[in-house]
Amino acid sequence: MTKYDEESITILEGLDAVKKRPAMYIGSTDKKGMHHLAWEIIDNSIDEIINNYGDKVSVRINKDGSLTVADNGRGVPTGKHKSGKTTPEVIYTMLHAGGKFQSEGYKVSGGLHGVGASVVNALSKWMEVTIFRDGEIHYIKFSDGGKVEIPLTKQGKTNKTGTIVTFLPDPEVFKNTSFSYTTICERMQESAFLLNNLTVEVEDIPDEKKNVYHYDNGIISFVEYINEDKKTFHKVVPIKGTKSNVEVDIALQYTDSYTENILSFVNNVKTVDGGTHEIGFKTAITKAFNEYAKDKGILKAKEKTFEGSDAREGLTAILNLKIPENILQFEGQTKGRLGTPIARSVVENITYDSLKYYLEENREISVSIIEKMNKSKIAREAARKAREAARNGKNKKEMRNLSGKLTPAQTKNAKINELYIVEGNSAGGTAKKARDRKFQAILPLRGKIINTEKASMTDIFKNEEINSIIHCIGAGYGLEFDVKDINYDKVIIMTDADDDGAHIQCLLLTFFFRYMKPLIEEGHLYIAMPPLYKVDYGKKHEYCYTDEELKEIIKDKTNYKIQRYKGLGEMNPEPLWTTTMNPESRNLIKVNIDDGTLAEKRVSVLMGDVVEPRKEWINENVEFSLEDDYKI
Ligand code: 28F
Repeated sequence: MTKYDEESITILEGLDAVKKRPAMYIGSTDKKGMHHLAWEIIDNSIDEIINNYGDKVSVRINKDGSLTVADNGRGVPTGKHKSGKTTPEVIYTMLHAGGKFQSEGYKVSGGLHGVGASVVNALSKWMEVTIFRDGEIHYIKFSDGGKVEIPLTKQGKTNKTGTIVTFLPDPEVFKNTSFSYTTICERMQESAFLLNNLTVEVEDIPDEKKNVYHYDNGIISFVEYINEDKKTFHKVVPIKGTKSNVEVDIALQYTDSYTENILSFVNNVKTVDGGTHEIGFKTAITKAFNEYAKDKGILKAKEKTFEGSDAREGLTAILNLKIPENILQFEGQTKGRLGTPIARSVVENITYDSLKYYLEENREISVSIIEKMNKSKIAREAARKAREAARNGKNKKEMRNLSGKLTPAQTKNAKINELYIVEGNSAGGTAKKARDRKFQAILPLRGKIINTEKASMTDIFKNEEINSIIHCIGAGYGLEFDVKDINYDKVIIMTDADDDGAHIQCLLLTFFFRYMKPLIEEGHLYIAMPPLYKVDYGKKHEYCYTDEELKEIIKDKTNYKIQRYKGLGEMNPEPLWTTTMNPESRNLIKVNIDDGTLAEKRVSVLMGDVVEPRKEWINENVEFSLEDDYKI
């Protein structure tokens, strides 16, 4: 293990570069970018825990909007640096000045991708650091992006060790500087799942909220958490092993849902784009189930074997690997994919051996999992046949009445065309009159579409509405969905602003999330925002999209008339065009998937058929505020 000391810091450059181009260091200065400041400081705490110093991290959102992070690690070294400055001053005011970048053994979590706490300081109005070390309490304060306001001073005695950092993001750099309690909780909970010796505390002082996370069972609890609102067939299966210095820790469980949910981590950093470890895992799963199914005669000799997608239907799995620094390779634009070649065979062998043994030892569970796999194989083959038929134009009649309801755009330009999916025939009629027929197509939906989360694959694709949506978008669905084939640049959900409309919106979002996820990921899915009110005063009128706007508009008026739009059907074509369809004047909410784990859970909680968690989740999480991006 490297002896950390003051010598191991290399001085590169001051913080001016960061202030000039913040996005270069944290990706953006929107809400997401601002949270990177939190992740940076939190990762430094987590690093201490990973290196087995300390076991507690706490995060607190303060009344003044600043964030406090604390750990009970060793405490940042406080000695003199060769530059003559104190070590904390160097660490917090010089870029990449962290010895953490050269650590031996397992790479620290944030260290690999982190940009160091100095960047956080550069982008903060002020930052305070309190260090408990060598029996003393040390304190240093910076302001205006890293200038020392109070140099390192001793403030008293202590028998504790650890580091506390409080900082306030600079409002000049970040237009929205409020930390999201939910976002911080999700990330800290994930860290607690990955490090079963860690206790994490998150507190929101102004909103008086507090959560504590600690999971002795680590990723087994993680899988249970993700699946808590789904029906499962068996207890979580733990798979562990080490080969060629690669430590593998996997937990998996099959559920009655139709999607797969595999999350993978390497040295506690999430590999969002998968990589060699996931490839090895998937290969082993398919191989183990096919061999077992053949051995037991569930798959007849002449029958085709399960494809990967069949074997992973309904599967939730967490892969947590520890790979030594010297063979660790990340790939891809955002370094989100593991490249280390040996990881593939190591994960494949350990998974295959453990799963084979498990299947042999748990016959009835194995058979029930495989029977469900078989059903999904049959449904997939049917869907493929249907697509082929659609492609080579068979059963024209069937196709015609599928798009029968569609009022197409005049031009066929997938780069600009828009498909409005409208709730109800009356609104559909108004939208047909209101639209710009050159590039806007209208697909009215008759009443409620089915709840695709609860329904099985087969009855989903029997449903008329779902079929016509699939047919109009023209890019297939599920694992066959190919976003390059979509017929529209924008698919816009336009429903009434009432509960029914909200429910249909939810059903459509669930369907698109489950069966056309790339449509969302590539930014093609939107929600139209019809006005809630029309305010007439004198000869003039204005439209309001939220209650706040209404209050704003009428607060300085004496005589005015307010019309509450109950539904799109009540609007005339002209105002519907101006307020909701004209690209020059409308408001559109782009749907995006904020966090894989959460979105997966959120959809299953809201639309799954286990009632309890849904009520609790809605009470806990749903603020009906208008966000500029609609997150699911
Ligand atoms: C609230 C945020 O930042 N905790 C940290 C440590 C501990 C050490 C360290 C950090 C050595 C010289 C590079 C202590 N003793 N929480 C935190 N805890 N950094 S950050 O060292 C930094 C390296 O500069 C530490 C012995 N070795 C390392």
